[in-house]
Amino acid sequence: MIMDNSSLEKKVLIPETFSADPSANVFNGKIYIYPSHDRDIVLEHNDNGDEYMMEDYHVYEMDDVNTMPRDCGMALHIKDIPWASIQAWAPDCAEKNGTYYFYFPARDKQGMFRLGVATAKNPEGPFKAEPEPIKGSYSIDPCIFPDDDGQYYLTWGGIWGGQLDQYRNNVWGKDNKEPEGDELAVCGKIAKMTDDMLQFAEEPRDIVVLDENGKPLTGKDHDKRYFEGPWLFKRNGKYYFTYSTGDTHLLIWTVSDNVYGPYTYGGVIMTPPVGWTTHHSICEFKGKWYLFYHDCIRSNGVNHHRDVKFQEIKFRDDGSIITVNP
Ligand code: FUB
Repeated sequence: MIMDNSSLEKKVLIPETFSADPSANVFNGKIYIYPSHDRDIVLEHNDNGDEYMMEDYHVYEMDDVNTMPRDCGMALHIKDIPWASIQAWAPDCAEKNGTYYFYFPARDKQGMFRLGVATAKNPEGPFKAEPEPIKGSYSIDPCIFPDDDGQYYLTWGGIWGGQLDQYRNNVWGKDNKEPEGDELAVCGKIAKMTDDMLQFAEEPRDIVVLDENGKPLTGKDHDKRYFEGPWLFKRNGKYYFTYSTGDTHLLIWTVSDNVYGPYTYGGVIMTPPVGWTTHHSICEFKGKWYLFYHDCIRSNGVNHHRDVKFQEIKFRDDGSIITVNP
């Protein structure tokens, strides 16, 4: 279906189902969207995210920003992930040497979130999952970032239901919880990947975000601190680490000269959409930059019935991002 370019922006891209957490990547001159697949079931909303009971993934191919995406079919089902039990949450995908690596989180048989990898020879799958999760992985929302030197980095993490706040220095502790007040905020995580893309090549590190005064963000910075949904990209030699602030429903950008950071808070990419969660990706396509995100307008605010949308975003000459409204 060919439509006027502007008419697809902010429109439901996948009307045949509910979908969320879109990771948009450009492969072979097309945009591939890797979303979570929200199920049309009735569940109560809670702070643990128990209503997000997703169990499979579909991949969507977009020839252009004025062409509705094509459903490429089932890419992976949780029953085919040997180590996983429930909740196949936000995924991402990268290509290396002709193989596509699909990263996803799910709860293991003990109920802890882990990160898994599945591979295919084409961007739409179907993907075959590795028998075990990535060693030493935990929490949710993997984003795989290919740097221009050929190195790949995984960033991830989500607090509350995503369990990241239960860890300190990569170790789980039953008494760990989200820092409050002037305690240092929990950070998103990053690790370089091994050459085969299947394991961490190093101990996961914190992605520290500094405020405008050069001070690390703290627990009280609810409108700036990391919550979930990381997306890392590079533009004009600068790394942008972007994410959701969760309970304040913002998408935030931060910037650094170094992939590991520290990153400095930049501002808001997008003001709160309808619905509790905010989760996005950013990709460059044919010289323009696009923000993929989701909202719950069609379901009248049912938090786990979300719709993937996109709109163009623009940068100022100094590299800052102009805030958009959903
Ligand atoms: O879709 C389930 C979870 O909701 C994601 O993993 C989070 O980022 C939030 O969007």
